[in-house]
This record gives sequence, C-alpha cells and structure tokens, in this order.
Amino acid sequence: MTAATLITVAPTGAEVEKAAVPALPVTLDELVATAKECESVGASVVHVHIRDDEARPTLDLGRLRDTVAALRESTDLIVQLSSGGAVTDPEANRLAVLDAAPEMASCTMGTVNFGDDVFMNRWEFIVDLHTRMQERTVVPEYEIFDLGQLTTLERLLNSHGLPHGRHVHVDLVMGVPGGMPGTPAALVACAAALRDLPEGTTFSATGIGRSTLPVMLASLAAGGHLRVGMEDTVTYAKGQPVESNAQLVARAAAFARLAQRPPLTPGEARALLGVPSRA
Ligand code: KMH
Ligand code: ZN
Repeated sequence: MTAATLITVAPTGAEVEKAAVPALPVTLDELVATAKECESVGASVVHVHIRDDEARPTLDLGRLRDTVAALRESTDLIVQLSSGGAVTDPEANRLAVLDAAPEMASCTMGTVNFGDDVFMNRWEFIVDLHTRMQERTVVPEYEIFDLGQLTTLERLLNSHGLPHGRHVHVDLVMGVPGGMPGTPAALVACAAALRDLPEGTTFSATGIGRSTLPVMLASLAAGGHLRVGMEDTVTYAKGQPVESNAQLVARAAAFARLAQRPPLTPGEARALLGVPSRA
C-alpha cells in the first residue's frame, strides 16, 4: 500500500462555463491564487487548462508560457499542462503545448465519446505525443477514460519505451458520459489491469460530477492517489455549489489523512513521479 497520497488539483478544465460557475478560475491571477490556496491545503500537482479574455478555452502558446512561469514563481506545485485541451482543439495545437516547457503534461490513451462530442486521440497522435515528451523531458500523466485504454498504454510502452523519468503514472478519469462509470467496481477492474504495466506504476483517480466521492474513497482504499477540482466537479453536495478548488482539495486531504495516507508535499510528489526537483 502506498504510504502517502498525491493530490492533483484540476482547477478549470475546458468545459465548465464561467457564466454558469462564477467561482471557476479563468484569468491568470485567479489561477495563481487558486493554485496557492490548493497547495496550502494539500495539493502537489496542478493540471492546467487556460482560458482567453472571454473565458473560452485556448491553447495560445504565449499564454501557456506565461502560465507556466507564473505558477512556478508563486508555488512549488508540479505544473502539468493539459495536452487534451478542448474537444475542438486540433492535434497540432495540442502537440505544441509541449513548447511551453511544463514539467508534466497529460497524454490520453484513446478516443472516447465525451458527452455529445468526441475526444479524439488516434494511435499515431498518441505515439507522437509520447515520443515528443520523451525528447523534451516532459513527464506524462497517462489519462485513462476507459478500461481498454490501459491496454493501449501497455502497447505504447512496449513499442516506444518508458516515459522520461522512467516512472509510469496514470490518472483514471471516471464517469465521463461515454467512458467508464465512476464506480468502485470499475476502479477495482482498472487496478487489476494496472498489474500488467511496469512494476511501480502508480494511479490517481477522479470521478466526474456525483461520482467524485465514491471514486475518491475507492481510490484511497485501493492504494491509489486523488485528483479533484472544478474541471471535474462543481457541486460539493446536493444543492451546494463548490465554493473553491481549495474546498475540494481540503476535503480530499481530510479523507487521505483519515485513511492514514496524508498528502504528499510537492517535493515528495516529484520524487514519486520522476519529475526532477527544482533545486
Ligand atoms: N477537456 C477534455 C476534452 C486532458 O486534460 O488531457 C480533455 C481533457 C483531458 O481534459
Ligand atoms: Zn484536463
């Protein structure tokens, strides 16, 4: 059983609308303020999507570079840029995210229906993203939306080698309409399939919407880590909107402590994930 818990915060995402959820951080100042609060209550990784001046999702490279710089200056969090972007983002723009030189980036292991949309991740694109991350020494987090995507990850590692840092970390994104359900049974099935991946592979899990709590508790019980944030959950409890990302991180940290697996510091998280220390 893993001793301590990696808590990733995904504060913004590409889907939630600022007009519908005013507490969503969309400006750089809001994002940095959120990141600092989340670090202070137990987060060690920030999974970043950015927005433009109209709060629409963007992969603008200048903004991404400014975002990486600002988060590095104001926090010790591991900065993980989303290469998934929004379902409308072209592959070239998603690959170009690496030009902003994050410490980590997400790398999704297959195409999945995504509500009424399709989140496209062709095999050739996956290989391209994975190999570019190896070349640029960006540590991937492999995003898994369905059980079979773990087999795709196994195929990728067998054919194209381990990621930079040589540690494999996956994030189970559960409960997306079109992907696997956000249930303890599905998480246990993934945990069993993870045994076919390299020794030492770690996983975190997040449940979209109302699956957030069952997925969090199941992940802690199964030795997994946690991702929370307003990218995935905007309702704290029935009829109660999320007030802030820090509220979600604080709840995750409290559950982790109750499970006697307290939150990792960012430095400890770097050691776990194979991300070079800042010093
Ligand atoms: N916004 C989704 C289409 C990622 O960040 O890598 C993709 C996503 C996954 O959120
Ligand atoms: Zn994301």
